[in-house]
Amino acid sequence: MDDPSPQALERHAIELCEGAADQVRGRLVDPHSVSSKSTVTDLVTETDRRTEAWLTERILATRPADGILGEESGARQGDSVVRWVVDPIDGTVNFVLGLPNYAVSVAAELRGRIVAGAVCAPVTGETFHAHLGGGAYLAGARLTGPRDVPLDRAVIGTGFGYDRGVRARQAAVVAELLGQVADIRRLGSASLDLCAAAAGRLDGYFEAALNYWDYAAGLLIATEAGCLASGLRGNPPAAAMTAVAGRGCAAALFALLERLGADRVIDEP
Ligand code: LIP
Repeated sequence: MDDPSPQALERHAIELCEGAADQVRGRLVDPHSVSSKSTVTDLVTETDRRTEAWLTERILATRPADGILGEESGARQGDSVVRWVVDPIDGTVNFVLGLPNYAVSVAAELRGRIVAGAVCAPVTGETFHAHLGGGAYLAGARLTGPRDVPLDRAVIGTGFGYDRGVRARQAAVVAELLGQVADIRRLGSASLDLCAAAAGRLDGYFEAALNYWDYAAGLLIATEAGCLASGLRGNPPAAAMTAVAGRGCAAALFALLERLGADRVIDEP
């Protein structure tokens, strides 16, 4: 299992993701096992920690020289050209509340570039996956991205940070955006929002202040499905701003987000 080809890494990402989703599926949240991280609303559960430990153990059992970056345990230096970027439960607040929109996200970097990824939703059993240049798939069907609609008919996904001040500024952006689009969806999991765009269930998605593990796999899946992607103002998509959309509304959406300062909500006004 030391083949670092994007195809082999995609197969491994699928296996890891689906195995981790089995660890999460059906687990009831013990309220006493829920704690917070960056703010009181940034939750983490014992299942998050156990699932990431399971992922780490499986990766090291099959590819012991690889590096790992995980939401809960941080970075583990490797000696190979591959690093795994994992989020054991993306959408933890949904998981705690018993809402179905959460997923395991596993991405593989090859020499620092994401070349393979999988996102598996334990509740629906759906596994979205892609490798660089290979297209994006769900249940064997190739994903072809969003509808070809103009911005005023587009349904756009977004999300909000855990910091109260950032959230207030993000709300101001959404308040302006809502009058320019058909509707907004806030589903609570960046990885599944990106996969929704890939599957044509959203016409676009944007979010500021994400973590790398939130979007690493989903962004590859969205772009391999044909979504246009941007970090706004000529920047590549990144933690500061991740935006994807279909061709029919991408240019108008990205320009509007720039005008509204959607990528500048992190900085105090
Ligand atoms: C979540 C993201 C979501 C964002 C939430 C949170 P987590 O990740 O997937 O898009 O809006 O604030 O960051 O914390 O559940 O792994």
